[in-house]
Amino acid sequence: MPPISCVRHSDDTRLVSARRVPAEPDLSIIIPAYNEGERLPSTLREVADYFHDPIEIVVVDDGSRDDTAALASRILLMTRHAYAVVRHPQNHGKGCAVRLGVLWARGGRLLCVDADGAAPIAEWEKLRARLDAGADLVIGSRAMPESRIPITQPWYRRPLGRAYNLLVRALLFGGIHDTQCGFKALRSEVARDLFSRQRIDGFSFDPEVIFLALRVGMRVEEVGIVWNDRPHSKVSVLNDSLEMLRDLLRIRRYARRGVYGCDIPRFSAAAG
Ligand SMILES: Nc1nc2c(ncn2[C@@H]2O[C@H](COP(=O)(O)OP(=O)(O)O)[C@@H](O)[C@H]2O)c(=O)[nH]1
Ligand SMILES: [Mg+2]
Repeated sequence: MPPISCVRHSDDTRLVSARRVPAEPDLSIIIPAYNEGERLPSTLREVADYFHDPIEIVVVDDGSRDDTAALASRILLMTRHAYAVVRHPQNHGKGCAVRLGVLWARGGRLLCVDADGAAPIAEWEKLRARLDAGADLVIGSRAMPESRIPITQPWYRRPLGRAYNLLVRALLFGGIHDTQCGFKALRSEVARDLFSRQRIDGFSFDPEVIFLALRVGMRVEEVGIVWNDRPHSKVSVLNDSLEMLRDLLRIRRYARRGVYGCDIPRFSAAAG
């Protein structure tokens, strides 16, 4: 077995604040947040105001050095929703943060969104319609004919995004146009299964989860959404690109070695 670098059920996880409600909420929204003191508050307010009936909101502070967790707690306390703010003292990466949020959440459906609120929360309705129609995993996408991107990513991010998508196609699977958009919905049983298998702590956790879902025959759908790119991205083009590429190769290796604990024929040891 290769070493597993990621923190799984995170011995170092701290619960910062929470409000539990007795019933299982219909929806849990998971927000990974790393140094998001500036961008997270307006996203939290938008989410909290949008839903009339109580939902659950899980903020995972991924070792921020600013006051992300305290701000999130203060805002969520003023809402009518169930919530949890959990925190790793160390930064582990977006994949690790989303995994922790998924394993923490108690809702029947899960929606993972970025802290910057790039996708208006009303776009959830498009994803929900697909879940209701039987999809297991619904990928919000900036690359479908019906996608609308009033504010695009900076010029240098777009070719990198396309190159990454080509690598995903070459190394893992085809048919998905935008694996990286931070707006995805899953049924909770599916999410728990996928995230208890996945291993990547960084940004390549997205193709890893989609890869696993496709390989075990889940119904994966991609739906175009509205997306307004926000400034102050937390992605470092230099550092993160290399790690993302290395992690794509790692996913293949894990699949070949049976680390995921499910049969993935194309990557079995015999197939090399
Ligand atoms: N860069 C980075 N983002 C993280 C990390 N952990 C959680 N995140 C969150 O992952 C999301 C990434 O979104 P963003 O920076 O807007 O990426 P972009 O929209 O692709 O430029 C944000 O919610 C971050 O706060 C981490 O270790 N590094
Ligand atoms: Mg963003």
